[in-house]
Amino acid sequence: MNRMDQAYALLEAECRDRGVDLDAAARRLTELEIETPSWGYGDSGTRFKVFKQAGVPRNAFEKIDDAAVVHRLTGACPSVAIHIPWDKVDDYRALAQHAGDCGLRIGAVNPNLFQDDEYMLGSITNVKPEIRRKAIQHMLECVDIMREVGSTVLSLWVPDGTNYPGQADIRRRKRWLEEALREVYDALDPDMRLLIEYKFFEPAFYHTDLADWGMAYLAAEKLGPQAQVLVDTGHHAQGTNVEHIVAVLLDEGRLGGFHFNSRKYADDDLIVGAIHPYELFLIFAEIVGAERSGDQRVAQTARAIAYMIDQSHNIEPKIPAMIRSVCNIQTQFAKALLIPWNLLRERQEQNDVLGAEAVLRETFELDVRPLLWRIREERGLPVDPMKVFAESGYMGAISSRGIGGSGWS
Ligand code: PSV
Ligand code: MN
Ligand code: MN
Repeated sequence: MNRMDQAYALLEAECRDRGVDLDAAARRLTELEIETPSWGYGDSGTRFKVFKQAGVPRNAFEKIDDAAVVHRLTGACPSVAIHIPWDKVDDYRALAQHAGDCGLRIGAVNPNLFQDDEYMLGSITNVKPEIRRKAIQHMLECVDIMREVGSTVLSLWVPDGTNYPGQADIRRRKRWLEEALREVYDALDPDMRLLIEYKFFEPAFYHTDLADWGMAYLAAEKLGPQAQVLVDTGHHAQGTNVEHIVAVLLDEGRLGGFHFNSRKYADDDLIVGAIHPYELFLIFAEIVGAERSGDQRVAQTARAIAYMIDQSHNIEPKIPAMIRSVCNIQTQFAKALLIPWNLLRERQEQNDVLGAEAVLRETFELDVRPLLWRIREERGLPVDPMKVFAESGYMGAISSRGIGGSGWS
């Protein structure tokens, strides 16, 4: 037996002891799809500096080329989110065709309500009606783009807010926000979803119009069933129990998707799983628990979650950063799939606080690498995608693109 087989046999024995079906976990893990963001392949940075890297894509087509490499090596990333106008092209059908030729599809379309000068004091909640109109028109244009590229998700982050008390009327802004979202919602086709993201601060520092999950939930609830909440893991204050938010939204049928990344302090957009892997595991624990729920609405909501990465790779090479992100997500999802639910329920029923906590923690401590190796091997994928990428020569090949590619603008 080689080392890999030995490790797998050990994991298999642990699962058997705990009454966990490892084959079922492998099947579910194989199905996991993670969308990567076009902007994660471009140059990005902080307000201090954007460091330019060699070989960064020069346009949306080249971002798709890079995303295709991530999918080829991981087998888990068949779609790419686009951001308009960062990924503006003359012919969106051609972009979708290019994605198809690369074995991908276009995923969520992200409007941009934060880069035009007119949006300094707000976009859809600006006191000036003509600016609100411009912002709404942009979102409607994004719905048209969705039709052209075959996307079913409009992923909306609204940066609007104020910096000082008294700067604006918060309630009037709430009404304008609702009006704008209503117009966009009504323009959606029946198979489209509007995912509403929230963030507690930045760029606004006093109040943000969509500051937390409750406000996003309220907006979605008023709009209708095609509107759901998008949880960006970076958009929470220190110590927020994100898995609790996930559980509540799942139970209400309103969890639409994730933007995965890691935060240490604020909206750091670091590699998912790099800072708080246990939090990520606990989020997946809620999701896997919901997928198994006897409540059909809860189970269906969990199965329809759009898993997306939203990261800015400022100092690290972008493609390997994305591959690592995908592997980190797979790792924590794999662990959540190995939770012995019957044992956990039993201990909860007995009010066995330490026993129940141990069930989750011990599952988190399992070495799931053999499971990941197995599903990769079975699909003819590299067992170690990071290593294969490093040896592929792709970074050298794309260096001919030069420096100063397309990124934050
Ligand atoms: C800004 O905070 C942000 O990171 C949001 O999370 C959006 O989803 C993303 O930019 C893309 O617009
Ligand atoms: Mn986000
Ligand atoms: Mn963010």
